[in-house]
Amino acid sequence: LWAAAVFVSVVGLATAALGPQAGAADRLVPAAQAAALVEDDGADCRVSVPGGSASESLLPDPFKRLDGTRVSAKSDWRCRRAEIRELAERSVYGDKPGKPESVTGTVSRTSITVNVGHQGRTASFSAGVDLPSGTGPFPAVIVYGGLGADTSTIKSSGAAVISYDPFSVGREGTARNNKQGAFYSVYGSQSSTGLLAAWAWGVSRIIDVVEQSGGTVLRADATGVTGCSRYGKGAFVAGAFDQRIALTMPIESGSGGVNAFRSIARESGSQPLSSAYSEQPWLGDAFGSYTGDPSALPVDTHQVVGMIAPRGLFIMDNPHIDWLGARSGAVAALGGAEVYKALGAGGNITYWSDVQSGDHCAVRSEWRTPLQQNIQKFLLKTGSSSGTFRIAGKKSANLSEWRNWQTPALSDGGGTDAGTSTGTSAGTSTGTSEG
Ligand code: MCU
Repeated sequence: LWAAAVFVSVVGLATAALGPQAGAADRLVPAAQAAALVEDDGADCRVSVPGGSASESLLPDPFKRLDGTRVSAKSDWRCRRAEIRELAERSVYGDKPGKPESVTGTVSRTSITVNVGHQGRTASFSAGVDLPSGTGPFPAVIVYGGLGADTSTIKSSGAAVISYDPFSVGREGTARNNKQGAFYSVYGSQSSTGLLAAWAWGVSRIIDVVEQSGGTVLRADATGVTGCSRYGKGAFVAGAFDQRIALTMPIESGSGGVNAFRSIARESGSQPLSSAYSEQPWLGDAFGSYTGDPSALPVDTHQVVGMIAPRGLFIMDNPHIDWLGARSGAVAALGGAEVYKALGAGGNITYWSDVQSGDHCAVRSEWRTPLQQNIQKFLLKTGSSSGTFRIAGKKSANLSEWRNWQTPALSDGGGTDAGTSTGTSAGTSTGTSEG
């Protein structure tokens, strides 16, 4: 099995962005820190994906590396995350490329323009800007699609709203072999990357432009992302794949969003995997092989939650519409929260489905205070509220039914991270394969 391992060498984007003086220690993300300085701080990790993976009906152990060993230190999470990222790209979302050769654009008080160029192909898109009162530079929340997000609370909390039309980057309603939008103009209409990863790439390019703008209107180190329903799926994936995003807030994201795939398959009434795969090309083309049997997936969305850890995450779910599969959302949040806890950041995740109204994507009074608190803590960096789990009784979930692993007590010191040369012993574990 291990002879068939494929070595993936990822472009050293993080290192390049930090400059030559940056060493591994600079790329570690302390639990208390809201966001990283780079899109992907594990870009230099060596990820070796085995040729086959075992079938698992429960949530895979997020702490178990591809070589069979378990992470033992908080600093190990950086390269374990890189493994999860690679598996999620390959089996769920498709590839999300890093920063293109050229990204230029402008930030004004009313709009952002983005121009990209890569290997002779170019594309442009723009987004709206709506500033709160007061003097900037302001933190900002990128709002996908303008559905369900409480933009008035976002602004009154002191953050700007960036209105992002994801369809300009990846259109809906196209066949999988003829995808359209700025992403596909650059990477090809036959790209196997699904819309969610394409939209996430667009968010990353907006952040690139904000970074390059000099920070007079918007702060690049205080970006949030949100959206409801299909846009909630998008917000979740954007937050997972760009560590510059300090606060991720998916709303009622359903199948293809936060909901654990293995749990969806067992939650009656929730949108089936085959439907989420075929309704729109949201997920990558490769996901088509797993819709009948998610136990073959090498990852599940609790690990995508773990990709966001320890950054701010506020998951909102609606328990009143079975199609939205809120029980599977809770399963993923509870499983992913174990990664937050292991990193010493259990207070950075909130899951909230205990709400009254049944309307899909309604602006809800229950979420107003936690929304303010999350913006204060992760974007304004003034608050210190602790995250909470408020799971609706009718869509309760029991993590112990979904795992056969326990959460390790991770040390603060040097770990057994294959991507760095800390040299700590890996103990007696020999990394035997389960394949
Ligand atoms: C929950 O998000 C989706 C859902 O997956 C679809 O089946 C349905 O058609 O649309 C929802 C949505 O985006 O509503 C706005």
